[in-house]
Amino acid sequence: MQNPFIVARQTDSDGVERIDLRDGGYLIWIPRFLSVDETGPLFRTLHATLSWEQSIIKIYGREMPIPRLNAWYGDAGRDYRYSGTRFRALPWTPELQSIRESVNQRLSLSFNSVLANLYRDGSDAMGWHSDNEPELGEMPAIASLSMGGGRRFLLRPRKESSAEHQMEFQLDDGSLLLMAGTVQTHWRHSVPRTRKPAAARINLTFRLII
Ligand SMILES: O=C(O)CCC(=O)C(=O)O
Repeated sequence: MQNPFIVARQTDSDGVERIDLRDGGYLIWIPRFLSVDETGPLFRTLHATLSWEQSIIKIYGREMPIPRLNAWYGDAGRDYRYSGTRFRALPWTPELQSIRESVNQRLSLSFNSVLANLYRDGSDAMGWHSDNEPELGEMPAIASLSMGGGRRFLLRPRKESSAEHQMEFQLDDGSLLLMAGTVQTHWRHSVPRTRKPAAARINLTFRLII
């Protein structure tokens, strides 16, 4: 049965899909934005050279390590704060800068920062959340590029948590997913843990800090 929150769904001849949502959000799904020839070397360089950190976040007043490593890069001064942690923007590395240019060009957007996430194995994960911090402004566009081991990515409306309303993407190596319009207002997303063998994965979520 079609998800009642989806109002239109179109796939072009390159396999790029646009999904329009009932409440003013939309998604652009590009399953093969980068080829395996591109992601292999990029993955190895990013894995070896980014300043991966184990961040601690505060949830209901308790401090805990988040189950993945991350690193924040961006234009000077584009710092980011979430769940009580402040990330200072590190200067773009040549690889991140080049990926940013390709993503900006492909989506006709002007991202100025990126949160890099490293999921070391299937026990690293991301809980349900929206990317709705004030520095992202209203209706932020977020572009999520995945490299390495594929993982499930779930989206569900804030007000409806039944399976019928959930959307799922398999974020495989080289895929790019844009969430835009009101997606961050009305939807949450997550990358659940898995017990299946999961190779390390790097995810880059490009953002515009205003
Ligand atoms: O790893 C992913 O695909 C999602 C990352 C994410 O949700 C985030 O960084 O806010």
